[in-house]
This record gives sequence, C-alpha cells and structure tokens, in this order.
Amino acid sequence: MSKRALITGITGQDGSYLAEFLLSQGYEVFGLVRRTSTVNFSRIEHIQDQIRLIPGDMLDQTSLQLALAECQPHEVYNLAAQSFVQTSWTQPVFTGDVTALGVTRLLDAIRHVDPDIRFYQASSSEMFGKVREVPQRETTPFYPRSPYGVAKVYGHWITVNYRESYDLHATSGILFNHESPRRGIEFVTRKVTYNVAKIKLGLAKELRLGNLDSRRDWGFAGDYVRAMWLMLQQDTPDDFVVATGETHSVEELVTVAFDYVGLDWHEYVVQDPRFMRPAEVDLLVGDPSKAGQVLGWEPRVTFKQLIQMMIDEDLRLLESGGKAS
Ligand code: NDP
Ligand code: GDR
Repeated sequence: MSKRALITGITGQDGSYLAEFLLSQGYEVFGLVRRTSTVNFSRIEHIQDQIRLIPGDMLDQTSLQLALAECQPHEVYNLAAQSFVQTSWTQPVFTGDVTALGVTRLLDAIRHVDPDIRFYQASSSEMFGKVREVPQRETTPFYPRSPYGVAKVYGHWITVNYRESYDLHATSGILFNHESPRRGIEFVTRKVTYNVAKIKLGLAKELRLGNLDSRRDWGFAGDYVRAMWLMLQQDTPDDFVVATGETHSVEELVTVAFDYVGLDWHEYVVQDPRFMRPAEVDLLVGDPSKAGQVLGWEPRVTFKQLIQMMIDEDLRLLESGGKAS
C-alpha cells in the first residue's frame, strides 16, 4: 500500500518540488488549495493528473478537518504561508492569521482526526533575525525582525508544544533561503535573474533594488524538499536546521548574475528606498551539521550553479515569449 501525503501550499515553489519528489517515492499526493478568483496552478500543471487537489484554507478550521478526513494522510507537510517578508509589514494581522494561527488550526485538526499523522512545519531562518550567534543552529535563540518572522516563531513553538503536549510526531524544519526557477518574482534572487535576463535580451534597462548589503545563506529548493521528507522518516520528531553553511551578500548575487551574461551591474542597478525594510535581517548563515549527521542530508547545488540555472531558465522563458507568473 502506498503512503499518502497532504501538502498545504502545493501551488508554491516548495510545494511543487515536494509533490514531484513524493510522487517519485511512490506516494499518493494530495494538495490543499484555497479558492481564488483567478486560478494559478502554473507550478503544478505538469503533474496535475498525478495528484489530487482538495479545497481548503489555513484560515478555515472546518476545511482543514474535512481535508484530513478525506485523504487520510500518513504525512502532512505544512508549507502554506503568507511568505513574503516585506508584505508582512503592510498585512501583519493577515500574516499572523495564516502563518502563525494556521499552524495551530492544522495541528489541532490532526490531533482530532488522526494523532498518528506525521507533521512537518515549514519554519524559517527569519526566526533568527538579529542573530545571537554565527552560524545559526537549532539551539540559537530567536530574535525575529518582521511580523513574518514573529509569526514563524509562533508556528515553531506551537509545533514543539503539540509534540510535547500530545505526543504528536511533529517536526520543525528551520530552512534557510532556498530558491529555484520557480521562485516567486518578488523575492530577490528571482527578481535579479529575471531582470538580468530581460536586460540581456534588451527588454529592460534597469533593475531597482533595496539593501545590497544583507547576506543570506541561499540553497536550491529541490535539495531542501528532500530534507523535509527525510525528517518525517525519522523515528523521533525533532528540529533541524537546513542550510548550505555559506553566506553571500545581495551585491555578490547581483555580481554573479550580471557577470554570467557579460554585463557590468553598476550600469543597471538602481537603489530604490521602496524596497528597503523597516527592520532588516543583516546576516544569515546556517550550520546544517545536525541534518548531515542525523538525516544524511547535504546540499548538491552551489550558489553559482543556482543563479546560473535560474538565469538560463529565465532566458529560455523570455525567448519563448513567456512571462514570469
Ligand atoms: P510560496 O509563497 O511560494 O508558497 C506559499 C503557498 O502557501 C502557496 O501555495 C499559497 O497558495 C499557500 N497559501 C497562502 N495562504 C494560504 C491560505 N490561507 N490557505 C491555504 N494556502 C495558502 O512559499 P515557498 O514555497 O517559498 O515556501 C514554502 C513554506 O516554507 C512557507 O511556509 C515559507 O514561509 C517557508 N519557508 C520558505 C523558505 C524559502 O526560502 N523559500 C525558507 C524558510 C521557510 P496560493 O498559490 O493560493 O497563494
Ligand atoms: P527573505 O527573502 O526576506 O530573506 O525571505 P527576499 O528574497 O525577499 O530578501 C532577501 C534579502 O534581499 C534584500 N533585498 C531585496 N529583497 C527583495 N525581495 N526585493 C528587493 O528589491 C531587494 N533588494 C534587496 C532584502 O532586504 C533581504 O535582506 C525569504 C522568504 O522565502 C521567507 O518566506 C523565508 O522564510 C526566508 O527567505 C528564509
């Protein structure tokens, strides 16, 4: 009998890679999708006939219970969130409702429908914020710097609390930034690679960015979904940092991207205060040694390979007359 998994956030970057990965492992894959006036399934179109989509919303407790009862999963991966940090300042309450309280709704639904379900929570390096320690590991104290980061801290601790209160197999993966050609256009890596491709093809003249000094630990999303699955295969639920252990500034990202297409970034990049944040996370770099030792996980794609892969895909997309969706 094949295992069944329910993925919330299946239409997002990670959801689409995780669905592909679980299908390759022989799972029956279900995805929770919320009702929107315009449907956007572009990231899962290619696998839509192999998965089952169930309507539901992280804001609606009943819909979560019905979804669990319908698909009776062995594993639930909670990837749904308002995930864009900048938006969390203009929509702080909504962000808290989906990204923080949504986790409690789902955990509580699991507890009532089937407490044997294994649960993965998509926690984030944004919880470390103004970092207390370098590199950051599972035991580093949190100091979030945005309403999003605060919401993720809540999601993390409610996962730990349900594990300890009700003995649920509930695991929190503290993932550092991970990117891909399917990354949303609002995030800095994809914004850079998409606009570099446009500039290279003569379709744009400049790239407007915010803070070029912040540093991130950027990996490839395809590598990171494998870590999520490995976490739920462990006998004991736990917390794991997933990262590359390398950090790069936004300026380095821009340099690698423009260099790849033979252009000088100084001629195109304009700093724009609209993209500055009220409070910034200056430096993130993770220590993935626990994930290495316990899960046998390690990243396969380097920073440079990642950026080049994304530019290649964006050039292909634009040359075929496509647009980022
Ligand atoms: P995306 O923004 O690409 O995807 C978010 C998903 O959540 C979408 O499928 C979206 O659906 C869904 N969603 C949002 N609100 C609701 C709701 N109310 N009910 C149901 N579904 C909802 O995020 P990523 O794939 O990049 O990230 C996945 C998860 O991992 C998120 O929780 C994110 O915060 C977290 N994370 C991401 C990291 C990264 O670097 N990518 C790093 C660390 C953590 P819709 O298509 O309808 O908008
Ligand atoms: P982040 O990702 O906030 O780390 O959250 P993002 O790519 O948005 O920002 C990274 C850094 O780049 C700086 N930056 C800009 N960012 C954006 N989006 N647009 C710009 O024009 C720009 N210019 C500079 C930012 O200030 C920041 O320092 C991502 C999300 O996926 C979260 O959901 C996830 O939890 C964390 O990664 C880990």
